[in-house]
Amino acid sequence: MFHKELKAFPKNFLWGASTSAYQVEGAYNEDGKGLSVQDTKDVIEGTPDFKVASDHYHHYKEDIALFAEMGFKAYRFSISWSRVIPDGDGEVNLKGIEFYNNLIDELIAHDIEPIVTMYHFDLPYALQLKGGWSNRETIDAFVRYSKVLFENFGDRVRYWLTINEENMMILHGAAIGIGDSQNDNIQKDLYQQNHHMLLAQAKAMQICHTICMNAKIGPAPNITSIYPKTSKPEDVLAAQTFSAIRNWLYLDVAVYGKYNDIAWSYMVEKGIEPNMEDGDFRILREAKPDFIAFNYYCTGTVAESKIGETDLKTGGDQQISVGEYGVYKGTQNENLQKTEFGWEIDPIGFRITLREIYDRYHLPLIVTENGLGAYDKLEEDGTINDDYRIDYLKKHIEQARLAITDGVDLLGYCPWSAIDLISTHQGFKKRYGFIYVNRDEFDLKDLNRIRKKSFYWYKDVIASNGEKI
Ligand code: BGP
Repeated sequence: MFHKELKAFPKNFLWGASTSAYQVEGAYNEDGKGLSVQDTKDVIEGTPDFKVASDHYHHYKEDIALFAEMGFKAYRFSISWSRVIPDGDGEVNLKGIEFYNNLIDELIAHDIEPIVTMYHFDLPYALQLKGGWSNRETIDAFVRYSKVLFENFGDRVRYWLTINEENMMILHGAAIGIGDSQNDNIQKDLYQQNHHMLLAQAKAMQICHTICMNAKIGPAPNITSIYPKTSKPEDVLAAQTFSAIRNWLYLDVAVYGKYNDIAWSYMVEKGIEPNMEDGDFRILREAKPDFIAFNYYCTGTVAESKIGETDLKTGGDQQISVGEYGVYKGTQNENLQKTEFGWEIDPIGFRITLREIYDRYHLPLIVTENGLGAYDKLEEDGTINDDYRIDYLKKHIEQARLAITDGVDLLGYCPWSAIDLISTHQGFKKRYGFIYVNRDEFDLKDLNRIRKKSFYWYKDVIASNGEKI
């Protein structure tokens, strides 16, 4: 659909960028922080551990000054659960509270709105030892943790995100480095974990509305439209099924408090539906998000998978779907180019996804991740000329504006990532930031912060409220 005239980005649009605690902070065992599952996992060969990351813990003032120089209106970051409660459900670590108080105050002093993710892939290791999300008691631990956050930071934080990419933790836990299930029936256990997370999220949303009267809260899954490989009805059906399993299962529960019917029948068919307790549906139904935050990198394309087929590859990650026998088969989209790390690039798919989510739920949306992972090069003259990143972001911002013109209520855009940090499974070399951090995979160098070309470009985008891209 073409528009003769485009709507402007809203006046108070939340331009910013994102990070997550374990990928940026470092200081993995400082000032009383407990270990998380990210600190204890076996890292993939050739990639670094998360002990130092971008050392944001010690550089946060300098980093926020740079965010302010870019003109950020918002900064989306996550709180490390095990920094605040080292063993997940015991003593509160005052030093951890102090760090996030300082961080939030520093943002506010620079007129930057904090958007806080409560949990981003880094479950406290002590909870993992007790069964992690397979253990229903982890719901209570999360509820208690959420109260600690609301009570300590709720006077200043107005935007809360519950759980980052719960759907990717269930579908691609191995790539993200989430503890493997010891259970014989892994898929059944995963959907049980999922149910517990959905309950934990629902309870946290309710508590947030009781404790922080002026705050808004929402889920933060990775959502993307799913294309059928061809117009063959079988492929369209497979795309619908995959979208239900990947996307709508998570948002239908968060928004409507009910399981998506197609996703539910998929689970029943496989005998992997979660066990429920009395009252679970009431908890899910009573919680209401104020907005939907979502991460978008590229669309997915699938074909039908016939029962008995054996050509599905194993692996996959957040944006590369492999498939499931008899359900769907991930395929490449020949119309799209790819990043150096193999993720397809689909700016129009961004508009399609924005429209699709808004059409289903009619809640305001915030984009909490979008971006290009690339091998950036620090030139001899000290510059980083990341024109490819500018090109990627520019095309996505154009599509966001078109989606707004289509009628989508979009509150903000926070691409990944504010500053270079460690990728979930592909090391430091896969950079996303506007700010270069001078370190390699294993040589920490001086960790200096250097403005990339995209830094100056994004500054102009924000200053012109998206007019000058
Ligand atoms: C999302 C995660 C982020 C981030 C991003 C890029 O799925 O929420 O934590 O890392 O993807 O992915 P990667 O680091 O694998 O390149």
